[in-house]
Amino acid sequence: MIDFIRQNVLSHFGEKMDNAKVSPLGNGHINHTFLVRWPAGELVLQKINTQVFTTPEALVNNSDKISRHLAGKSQNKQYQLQVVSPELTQDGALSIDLGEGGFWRALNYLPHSVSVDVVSTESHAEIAAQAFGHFSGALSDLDAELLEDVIPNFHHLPGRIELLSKAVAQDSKARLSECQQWVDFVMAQTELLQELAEVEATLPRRICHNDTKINNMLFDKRDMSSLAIIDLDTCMKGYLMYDFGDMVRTFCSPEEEDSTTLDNVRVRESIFAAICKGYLGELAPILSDVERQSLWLGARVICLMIGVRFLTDHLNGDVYFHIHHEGHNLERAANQFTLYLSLLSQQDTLSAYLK
Ligand code: GN1
Ligand code: MG
Repeated sequence: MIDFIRQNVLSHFGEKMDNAKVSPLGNGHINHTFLVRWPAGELVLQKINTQVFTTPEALVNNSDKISRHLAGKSQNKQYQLQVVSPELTQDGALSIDLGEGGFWRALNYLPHSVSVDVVSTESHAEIAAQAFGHFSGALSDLDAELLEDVIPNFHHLPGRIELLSKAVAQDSKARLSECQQWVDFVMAQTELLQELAEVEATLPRRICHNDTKINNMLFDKRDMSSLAIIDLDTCMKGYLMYDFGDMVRTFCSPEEEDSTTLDNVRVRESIFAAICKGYLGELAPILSDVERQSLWLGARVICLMIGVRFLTDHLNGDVYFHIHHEGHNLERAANQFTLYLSLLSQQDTLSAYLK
């Protein structure tokens, strides 16, 4: 793909790109991301996965609106983090549509940044949770109706379970027998669905990040303070409980989301407590009572839901999430279900931090 980029994409950013170096960046599961460096500068280039983001223009327009809002706040010091903004093409466009050659867009690169995939200290968890809270707080006065739903029903557990049922019925890759136990496990979680239906009906929809993984918060590598919130692809209306939930999911385990060392996959209480401290410290003034009470539910739903999504993709033959080897999505699913079980087993202790 790097040759393709050199030949067809870089020229849209001007002649300065003639001697640019292009290298893969990050480890997202959906888009392809590259760092482009030339003697006088650098930028982040992305090929948007248009099977997942079927209206990529909506994605770039949403992130442009968010960047502008945050940049405005940052000028009068109401937003303290750095802002990821679009790098326009020579013609002033937000994106380049090359048809079969893909849909591309560029963003500014943030120097001194570093991401982590596993949280090692309570302090990092608190800093990152505070940053995500600060981000949501800064967007709380942007009209949510201005953003398009880039993926409708993105965080919708009943819909995700329905897709799992379809995949089970088709069993197109004859993989069901090896994961039947996990399918049965998911189908038994009816109480959670009941609780979700009751709570959801009472919650306000706000602009959410919707992918608050630990590696979507960049640290400043000079002092490990928070630098920026990145990956605005799925920013749209939603429930804040899921932003909280994705932090719990990705900060609390001492193992990565695809680790097969399941004995060690668990929710670390001290990290959970640090998330609550950092997130509520920023957002408490904005959260309504029902939203605050929903956070524990959001954590459980998000862990189960991503497990369901990985399992579904395994059954469908790995058509959604990029994989690195056969069985990768099933490994991810088993890991996330294990984490979900760890959450349930600590219900009383953990939920007390949210009171
Ligand atoms: C995907 O590609 P990435 O890493 O930003 C997925 C998220 C999942 C995540 C699991 C659009 O995010 O919903 O939580 O993988 N994004 C989309 O790691 O489906
Ligand atoms: Mg993402």
